[in-house]
Amino acid sequence: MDNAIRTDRSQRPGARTDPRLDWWRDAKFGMFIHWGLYAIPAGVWNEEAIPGIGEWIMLRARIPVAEYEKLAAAFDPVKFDAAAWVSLAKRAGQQYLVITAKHHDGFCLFDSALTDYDIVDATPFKRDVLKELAEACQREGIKLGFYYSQTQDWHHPDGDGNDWDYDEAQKDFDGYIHNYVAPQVRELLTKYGPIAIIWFDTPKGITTEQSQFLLDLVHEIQPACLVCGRLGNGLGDYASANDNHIPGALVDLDWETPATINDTWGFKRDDHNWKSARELIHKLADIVSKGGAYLLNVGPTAEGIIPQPSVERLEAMGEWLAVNGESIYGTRPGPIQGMDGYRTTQKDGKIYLHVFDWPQGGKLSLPKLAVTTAHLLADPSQQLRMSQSGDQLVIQGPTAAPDLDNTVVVLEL
Ligand code: JFZ
Repeated sequence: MDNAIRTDRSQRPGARTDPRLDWWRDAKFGMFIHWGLYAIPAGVWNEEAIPGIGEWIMLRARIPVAEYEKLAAAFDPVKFDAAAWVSLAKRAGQQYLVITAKHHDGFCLFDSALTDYDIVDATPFKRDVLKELAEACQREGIKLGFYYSQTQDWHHPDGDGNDWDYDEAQKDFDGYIHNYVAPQVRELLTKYGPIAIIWFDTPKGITTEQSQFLLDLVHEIQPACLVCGRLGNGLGDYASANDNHIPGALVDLDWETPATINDTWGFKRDDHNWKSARELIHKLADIVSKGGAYLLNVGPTAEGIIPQPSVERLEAMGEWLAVNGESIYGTRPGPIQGMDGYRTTQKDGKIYLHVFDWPQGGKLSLPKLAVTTAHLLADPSQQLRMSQSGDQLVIQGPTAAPDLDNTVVVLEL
C-alpha cells in the first residue's frame, strides 16, 4: 500500500459495498492503544534518549533480544484497570477499541500457547489483559479489535526486522507465518469472543499468498471480523491512511486514519507535544467529512495508566460529541467540500455544517443550497435567519462564537 489509499474502487480494501462494514461506517471514532514492554524504557535506553516513536526502541537502539526480554520480568502494571480504559473510550465517544496484541517487539499481551514471551508466562503481573479488556468491552458495548504485527517480529528468529540477533538469510519467514502467526491469530479469534477488527500492520515483504492466507483465516474463523488494509498486497476490508495523514479531499473508499495525540504511539516520558482538544475535534470532523474514521491512540505507562493529557483531551472530545454527535455518527460526507474552515457531513435530509472559526458578526456565507431551515445543533429551539445573495446562501448566526471548538449548524433540506 505504501500506504496510500487505493483509488481503484473495483478492488478492496475499501470498495464501500460490503455490509459487514456497516457498523464501522457509522462508528467514525475509535481508541487505539499501543501498550507493551516499551512502556518501561519509555524512550530512554542506557540513559540515552532514543529518537523516534517509543514502541520502536528495540530496533532503534538495536537492543539484543536477550537484553530486551528482561523487561518482561519488570512489567508489573499494577494500576491496569480494563474497566477504566473502556470507560474512558466510552466517555470520549469512541465506538471501538484496537489494542496491540503483539507489536513488532514480539511481546504478547495475551496468554499464548505458542510462546512464553507473553504477559501471563513472562511477567510478574500474570494477567491476560486482552481477556479483561474483552470482558469490559462486552459490558460497555464497545467493539474490540486486535493490532497484530504479522510481518515484523524482532523477537522471533524467523520474523522480519531483527538483523542484529539473527541472520536474515537463515530466516524461514513462510514457516513463521504458517506455524506462528496463523495459530496466534487463531487464538485471538477463538479465546476472546467476537473480535471486530484484526489490525495488521507494516506488510513489508509479505507475499500476496501469505496475505491472502491470513485474510482467509480471519474470515474463516470469524466471518464478521474486519481486516485492516495494512495486511498488505491490496488485501483487507478497508483502507488505511498513512499514520496521522488526513487526505486533502473526499475519498470514496472505506478508510481510516490512525493517529497520535502527541508524537508517539507507545509511551515516551519526554514526549509532551500534545495536540489541543480543539485540533483533535477539527481532525475528527475533517476526517468524517471526507468519509473516513479516526482511530486515535493512547500510550499507557508501564504502570497501566493512560497519561493525563490524553485523558483530558479525550474527555473534551466526548463533551463536544455529547452535544454534537449527531453530526458525526452515522453520517456521510456533506455536499460542500473544500471550503476553508468549514466541513459538512449529512444524514437523513440534514446537512451538518461544521464551523471551525466562527466569522465576525456571525454571518455565514455558503454556496447556494436548497435549505429550508437552519439552527445550531446545540440549540434547536432557535431558528437562524437565512437569505439569498447572488449565488450565496447567507445564514445569520449569533454574533459571538457559540462553540469555540466547532459550532455545528443544521441545515434542513
Ligand atoms: C506502524 C508501526 O510501525 C508503528 O509502530 C505504529 O504501530 C503505527 C500505527 O503503524 O508505523 C507506520 C505504518 C505505516 C506508515 C507509517 C508508520 N505509513 O504508511 O506512513
